[in-house]
Amino acid sequence: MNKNTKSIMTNENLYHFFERKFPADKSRTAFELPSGKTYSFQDLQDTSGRFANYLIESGAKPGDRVAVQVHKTVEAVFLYLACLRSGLVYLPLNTAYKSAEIDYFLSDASPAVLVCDPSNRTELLDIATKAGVSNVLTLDKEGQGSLISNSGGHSSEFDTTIRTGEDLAAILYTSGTTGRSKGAMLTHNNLASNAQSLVKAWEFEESDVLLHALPIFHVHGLFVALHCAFLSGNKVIFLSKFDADEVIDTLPKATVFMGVPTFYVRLLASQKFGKESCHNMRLFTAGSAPLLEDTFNEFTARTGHTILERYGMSEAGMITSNPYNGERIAGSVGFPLDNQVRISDEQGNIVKDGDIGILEIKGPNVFKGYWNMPEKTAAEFRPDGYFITGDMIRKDEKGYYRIVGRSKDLVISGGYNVYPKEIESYLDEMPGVLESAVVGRPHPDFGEAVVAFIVLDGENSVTEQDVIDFVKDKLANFKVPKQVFITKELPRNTMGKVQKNELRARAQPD
Ligand code: MCA
Ligand code: AMP
Repeated sequence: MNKNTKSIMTNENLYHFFERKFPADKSRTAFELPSGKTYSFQDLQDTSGRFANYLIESGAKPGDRVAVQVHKTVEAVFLYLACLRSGLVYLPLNTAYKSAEIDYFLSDASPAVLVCDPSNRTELLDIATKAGVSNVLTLDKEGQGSLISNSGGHSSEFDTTIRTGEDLAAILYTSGTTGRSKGAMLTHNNLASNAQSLVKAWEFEESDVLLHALPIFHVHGLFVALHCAFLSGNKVIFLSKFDADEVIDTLPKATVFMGVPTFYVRLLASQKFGKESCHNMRLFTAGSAPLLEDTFNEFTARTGHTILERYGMSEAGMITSNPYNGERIAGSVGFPLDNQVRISDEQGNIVKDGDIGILEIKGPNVFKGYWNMPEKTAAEFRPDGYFITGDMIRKDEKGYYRIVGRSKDLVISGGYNVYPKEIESYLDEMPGVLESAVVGRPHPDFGEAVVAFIVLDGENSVTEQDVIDFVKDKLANFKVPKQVFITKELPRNTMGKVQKNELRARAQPD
């Protein structure tokens, strides 16, 4: 057996898996922009190969992390693919994160490379240097920057690095209940197995055209959407962000669309959205946050299509899905995909059928653990290997899974997760603030919105706006409270624990 044959047989690199599913004719379009500009599968292969050669030749080694905080461009997707190909571990960061948040991620993950927008380079350089990052590169909104110029002269031929399925492909930071973000370590096999399940469950075909409007720094836009397209050799119409008008105008060219519930709320708010825009569509999926029954029903009435709601998390990709063929039920997240699930109480005892409990999962999609946090990892797995999701679930009489709440103190706003503890710890540091409590309240556009209750330290003149400005300076915009209530004291139970339910009731919009 020659060396090449051996590597083809043993390589479990996710890129290698994708490559085998790309269309035979590489001149076919992989990405199309609203401007009409296209990128073929050959472009994808060449540019990711060039980036991979450059990254490795400039000193990064397989297993090193590459932190990326850039706008959504096709070049950023090629960078992701280059990391996979070269065995580097991709670490995407929300573009809304501020320096203090980036500081934490870089010092925790100690990446070898940081790729950022040129406008942030100066601000991030010190932080990166302190964290030991040896190469700070730029990539802008137009897909230009030092990543492109530095890699320019490198070969586009690159032999995809051999990886086992257990090697890391990506680290995704997910906020933690303690306020400290945790880096979920995802392997090549985690991502490959989940992508395969979705392609099968949602019946992707090479002829599909995916309209992509999600950000590409989270599971939904990066893994769920793009992996389905790569594994099916689809064309992706790539929008730089969600804009309802642009989506409505482009939908007639697409067959599949994926969104967070806010996307659907915004589409329905437009008078021009209706059956005509959807005549080519075969599938709309929703997830990342609960889809309201009203939105589900109104969508069907307006378009004749039934949204397929699915459920997942950074640590496991997609866990359950409503059926592609079969009844999709409003308020339910369907049935387990290719993972084992069980519903247990806090102590880990399996609850009776129909009772509410915490969902526990086990399977090839479940992550390897939290980066640098062996104790936290151990605490979130049962001794028999089941991961405790923290989501409260009930299996209904028809066998559909329904999310009824969360055992974790979490707010999901427009599909972004916000852990109150993180905001509270910033607010508690604010001069003039004695203590704070953050809760979510219903929001017509974002599903839930963050609001804060503040107790002032003595006779202080801190205003609501001061509090908002203070947070805005330090944290990503989606974490900034939409409203601040200055209150005399926080309600507590006899154990001294803040009663968030009472605050949620007080925070209800009029
Ligand atoms: C923007 N703002 C927000 C949010 N987004 N506030 C709360 N929640 C948000 N999600 C702020 C802006 O900074 C601005 O504040 C004000 O709200 C209005 O901004 P707007 O222009 O309306 O926002 P936008 O730029 O249109 O963004 C809204 C959005 C975006 C398109 C819904 O948030 C989005 O793309 N969300 C998708 C998130 C996602 O992909 N989640 C998947 C996670 P100001 O006026 O003060 O500046 S993956 C996951 O959860 C799991 C694994 C899963 O199951 O998929
Ligand atoms: P993340 O931290 O981004 O991985 O978010 C994962 C969390 O989003 C899950 O643990 C759920 O609480 C929530 N989530 C994802 N999909 C849904 C859905 N369809 N309905 C309700 N919650 C969801």
